[in-house]
Amino acid sequence: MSNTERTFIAVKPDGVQRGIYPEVLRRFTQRGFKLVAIKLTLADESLLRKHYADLQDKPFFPSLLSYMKSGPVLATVWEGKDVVKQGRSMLGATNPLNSAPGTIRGDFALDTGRNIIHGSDSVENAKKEIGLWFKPEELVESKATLASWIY
Ligand code: RTP
Repeated sequence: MSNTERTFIAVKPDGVQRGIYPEVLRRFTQRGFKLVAIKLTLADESLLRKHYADLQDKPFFPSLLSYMKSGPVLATVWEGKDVVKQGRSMLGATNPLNSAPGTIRGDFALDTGRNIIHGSDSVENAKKEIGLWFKPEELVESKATLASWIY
């Protein structure tokens, strides 16, 4: 059983300013995922342009950039079984109108343009995003040997 899949989860500036980040950390930890990197950071434009490269032609791109630059982002990396897909389902739909209650957006957000959290949508994109936001030495490797059923 391989539990070494990783995802990139970022609490966006509104999620930090509104104090929702402890709830995000609590939910991922108690679901059984392992925190392997965390930092509070101001994202600069060049990082955000790389992170959201696939959205650069969208009409909302300029407002997305200014939203993401409006305050600190809590950047995190989580490891565990199926963490990319589980993370996306814990976040809820992009538009909070469609986010189920019980999801992070479904419980704490109302606007697509202020949807408090980002999560990688594939293992491949997770690798890319982790590499953009973190240096390799910022990722903490746990050497602890745990039973395979302890997530
Ligand atoms: P994220 O990357 O933040 O996890 O969001 P996502 O995959 O669920 O959604 P995506 O389509 O990649 O959009 C990225 C972020 O852009 C903002 N957005 N605004 N119509 C709009 O105004 C609009 N559409 C998207 C959201 O903050 C979304 O999370």
